[in-house]
Amino acid sequence: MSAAASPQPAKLAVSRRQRSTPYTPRIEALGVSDYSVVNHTVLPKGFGRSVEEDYWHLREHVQLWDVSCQRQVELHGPDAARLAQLMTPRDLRRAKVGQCFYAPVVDQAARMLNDPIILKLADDHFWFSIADSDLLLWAKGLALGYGMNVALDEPDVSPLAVQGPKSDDLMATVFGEQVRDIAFFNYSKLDFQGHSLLVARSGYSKQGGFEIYLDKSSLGLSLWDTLWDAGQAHNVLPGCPNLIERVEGGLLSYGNEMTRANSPLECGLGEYCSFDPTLNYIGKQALLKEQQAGPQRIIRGVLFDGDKTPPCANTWDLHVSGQYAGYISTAIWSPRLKQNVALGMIEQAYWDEGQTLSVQCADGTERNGVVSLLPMT
Ligand code: THG
Repeated sequence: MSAAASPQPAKLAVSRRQRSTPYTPRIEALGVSDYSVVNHTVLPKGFGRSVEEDYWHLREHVQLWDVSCQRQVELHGPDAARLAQLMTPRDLRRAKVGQCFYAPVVDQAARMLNDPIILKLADDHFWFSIADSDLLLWAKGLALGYGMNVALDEPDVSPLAVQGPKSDDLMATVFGEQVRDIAFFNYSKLDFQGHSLLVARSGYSKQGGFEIYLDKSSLGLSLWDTLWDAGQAHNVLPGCPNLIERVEGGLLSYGNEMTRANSPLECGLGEYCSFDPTLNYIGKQALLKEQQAGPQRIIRGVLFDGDKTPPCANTWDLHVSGQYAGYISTAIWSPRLKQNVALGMIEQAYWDEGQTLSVQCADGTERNGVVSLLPMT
């Protein structure tokens, strides 16, 4: 169909199922141009600027991101810690209140169900800050099956991310100088208009920053406005997870880089898997077996040549001498590396750094690529 035949790009109909967020009125006033839907919640994807402009701005200044779609699966009660540990290969036994943990969640075959950030709120209280899958249902099934005494819910929590090198300065204006002392993947409870908010040093970029876990939707607009006003001195812009930055940084997206077909070892998340004989979790036997044999494939970076790549909306196969070598799942032009960058799942025979391969693009072109370790610097 010619471009002239499609009068207007289709718009997303937002309903109770495709939930808006406490920040949506400001996001729309600031000119959001695209949405994705993650965890049944809208995720802004752009504000009319190019991904490249947003990339440079994120690396130099500070952005506010409506990441309310990072929903919390809440585990609360006497069996909360036991259930949390059953759900992940990451050893949580020495976890302290105030800490966050990036953690794979796997099924009995050690296949990925999600890759949340786990927050320990109290000895009997956890949040799983989830990627895009309905993890609450898995947790509810487990609790029922194991006869556990634990309350499971998705609370009214809507994270707002402040990302970029000027995040500390912006956040210190609003929450006080103590934000500077929050360590990476730790959180503090800080006052905002008489309400205590959980503020973590984390976020879906490698540029530094914070995530504010707003647990009172009615404060959303004043939280946004306060950060926005304070941000004027720091060149703040509304933003969203940036595809170029995340691919270069090797930050994975569940449903894109990996699915229920993959194990955490294939995802390069082995460092978050414990094989301690005294630790028990769902999928441990399968994961141990895979670890002993070694994974068959792994997520790596791929750099490839040619003009700016068209978007890779599904997967593109990789070939070496005509043989299947894996696939890439996300690709974009890096204006800094002046090459196309991609994340892909590469078969063992071809996963060494420097391996050359060809990328079978959806437009029918073949590009020359090379395997890179992550992050791509
Ligand atoms: N923040 C919160 N929840 C989330 C995400 C987030 N849920 C969904 C999704 N993002 C989960 N995925 C990731 C992937 C990578 C990281 C965080 C969440 C991340 N990784 C660090 C890195 O690769 O440098 C390492 C973390 C560590 O060493 O523990 O930050 O962004 N709330």
